Amino acid sequence: MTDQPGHPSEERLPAPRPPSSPEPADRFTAPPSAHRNDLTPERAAGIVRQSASARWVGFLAVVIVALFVIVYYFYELGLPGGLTQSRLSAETTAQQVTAVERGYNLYEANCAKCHGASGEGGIGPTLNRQDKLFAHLSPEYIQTMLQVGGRYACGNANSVMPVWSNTGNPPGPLNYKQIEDVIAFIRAEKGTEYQVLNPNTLEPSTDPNTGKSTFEGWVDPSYKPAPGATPYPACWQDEFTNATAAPSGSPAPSGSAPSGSPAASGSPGASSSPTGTVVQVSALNIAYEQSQISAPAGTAFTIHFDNKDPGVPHNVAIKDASGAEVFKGDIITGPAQADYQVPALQPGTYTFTCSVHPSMTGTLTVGN
Ligand code: HEC
Ligand SMILES: [Cu+2]
Repeated sequence: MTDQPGHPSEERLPAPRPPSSPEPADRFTAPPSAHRNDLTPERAAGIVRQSASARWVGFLAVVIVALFVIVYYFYELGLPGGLTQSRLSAETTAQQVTAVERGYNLYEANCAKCHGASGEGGIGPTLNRQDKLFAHLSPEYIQTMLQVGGRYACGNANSVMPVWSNTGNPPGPLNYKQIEDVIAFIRAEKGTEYQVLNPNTLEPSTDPNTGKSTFEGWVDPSYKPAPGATPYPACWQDEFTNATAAPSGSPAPSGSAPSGSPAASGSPGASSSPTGTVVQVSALNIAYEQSQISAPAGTAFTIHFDNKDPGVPHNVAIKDASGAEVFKGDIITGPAQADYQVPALQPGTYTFTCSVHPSMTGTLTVGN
């Protein structure tokens, strides 16, 4: 290539460059000093020590991670042989305990006035008996009971037991969580001690009614019904109306039965009309209107019983001083009346009570 001076439309070409020399072959290699391999023994020993330490660090790191996994495994799932609970079941237990303790307060505040402070019964039926708790009072049953109200038990539309659930009709005072807690309390197991909590602060406290700071559940986990025993009836009233459920050995004839009961007092045909002295007993608002009645000794007499409580079953049963039942009248659901033929009694002081509502009592004095 040569210049062409003087040419108007001269085309400029790149200036010639000196021919480039070939690249040095060792351009990308390390300087010779780097290739020296003359480690001093100290330096070599240092490198060995360093890598030994590095292996230790690595080993210990693996050990720590492995230990953590093992410890965490047992922390989460519990030590073998039941030494400790798994975290999940410990948490479940803790939550169950809180539910039972809150349920206790809810029960005492809302249910105790009718079912008794420890479920022994009163206006409402007994709740704490093992034969009932075994199958009859299942969580589902109690839940429905609180949702629907007392009529769920026996179909009694006038039942005094209200609806408790706030999703019921009409809505009651308890929300779903409180209902769960009450059920947890009723189903809590015997033998476990629970702490009484102050209903407002949830601090441990003592129950002003019982004076105790702990309580136990009702359900005996080892209870088994007697073999061949009939299961608890679906409607609790059947327990009282069923003749076979009456305690055997008591001479109690069925009181008002017009069918002529084989009463020990004789005169079986006279049951349609009152015999002898007629004693008036009436019941209103789950209580007898008489606290004292008296009857002659040594002769059969009649109790004219007037149940004024609409939809509530009552009767009159007579117990002697030892608590043995000497007479049990048929249960009638009010408003209704019945004439009970009571056999001759020895002079003395007796208690008359309602088989359905043990809290209903009065004194019967038999004398001349
Ligand atoms: C005003 C009194 C009263 C109160 C308060 C009351 N109940 Fe009742 N309860 C009754 C009566 C009465 C029955 C029987 C129902 C019927 O047949 O009429 C009953 C029945 C029951 C039953 C069924 C019992 C059985 O043997 O089948 C359960 C369970 C029950 N109540 C739980 C509770 C709970 C839990 C509370 C508290 C939230 C409560 N009750 C509050 C009066 C009451
Ligand atoms: Cu009664």
